[in-house]
Amino acid sequence: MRIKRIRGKSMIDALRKVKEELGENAVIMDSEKVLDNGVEFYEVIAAIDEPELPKSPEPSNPKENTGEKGDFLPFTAIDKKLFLELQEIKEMVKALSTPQLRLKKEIELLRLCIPPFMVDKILAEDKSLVDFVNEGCKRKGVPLEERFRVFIGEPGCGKTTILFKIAFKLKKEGRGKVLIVSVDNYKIGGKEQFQRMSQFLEIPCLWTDWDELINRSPSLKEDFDYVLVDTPGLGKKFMPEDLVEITRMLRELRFCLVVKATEDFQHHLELWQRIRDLPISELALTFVDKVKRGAPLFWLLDEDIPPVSYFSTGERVPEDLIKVEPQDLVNFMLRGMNKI
Ligand SMILES: Nc1nc2c(ncn2[C@@H]2O[C@H](COP(=O)(O)OP(=O)(O)OP(=O)(O)O)[C@@H](O)[C@H]2O)c(=O)[nH]1
Ligand SMILES: [Mg+2]
Repeated sequence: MRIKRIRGKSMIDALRKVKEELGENAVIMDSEKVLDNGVEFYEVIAAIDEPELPKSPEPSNPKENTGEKGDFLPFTAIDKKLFLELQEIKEMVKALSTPQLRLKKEIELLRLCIPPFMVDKILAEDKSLVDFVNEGCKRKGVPLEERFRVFIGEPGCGKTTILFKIAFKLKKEGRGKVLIVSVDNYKIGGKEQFQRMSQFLEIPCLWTDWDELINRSPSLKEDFDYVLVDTPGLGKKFMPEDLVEITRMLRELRFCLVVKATEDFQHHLELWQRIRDLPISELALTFVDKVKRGAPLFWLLDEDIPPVSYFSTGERVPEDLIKVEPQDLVNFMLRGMNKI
């Protein structure tokens, strides 16, 4: 075991030097910031397990060693004591370096801005980041194209825009008759905008309220293959609690939670806690065009969160839409991480 104290201008610089001097297998035993003559350094104590020396003869049997040329000299009592102490130190260093290695990996993952609760999962699974993402996306899979879908989400997250894009895609692919419905009666000028867009895309639309939608839902389901419902943004006027009531009346509907990819994950998780008992079968991710790094979006891989169905990649309707396959999600998660 060789132990060295190595300094660098930054932690990364120090770790690079450790790699150069002691090689890939070096383990970090300790690290700290030090001040030397007014200059700040990062100091790392690293160790490397060097190849074992040829085995010495049994210390308890000194008589067998004749002292002739080529023979080993007998182990003295001090040698034996030193040998045992070294063994002990080696074990201690090993035990100490395991948490150090874990800490180093944890810091690296946190620096990538992966949410801390997902960092814990990556460390617990003890996998490379790429394997973790690949397996997570594969496990999540892709959701079904639900027939009666209600788009919910926070104000301005892109619900109306993505709903039109998906409706147009279904129509263009000849998946059957598509109807777009809006129950967003709060928005000034919303009705005109909704109707104009429906005319432009040549998709029938219905401007209504929840009561009428609930009453007409049996006939709508008979007349149309896909019904996509737009809602006001979740907030003070339209609360998650209202959705519980609607679900009770319309048991077959499924929710598509529209999520703005540029928002902080804490924000999404807080909302998720309030709506997690609703039948939310999918997540549609918007503003994907604005995302530079996928790491903060790792929360999407949590097993609690529904799979992602669509990416909205810009403002253009109907063009900026991607139907998500597991590989699209992998590429998105690893976006901006090509250096790892
Ligand atoms: N860059 C970008 N802009 C988007 C995207 N999706 C929507 N937008 C823009 O974001 C703004 C809000 O989009 P809307 O679809 O009206 O959002 P909303 O959730 O329906 O809003 P409310 O009904 O007010 O709650 C519009 O200007 C859209 O053009 C996207 O994926 N990328
Ligand atoms: Mg809207």
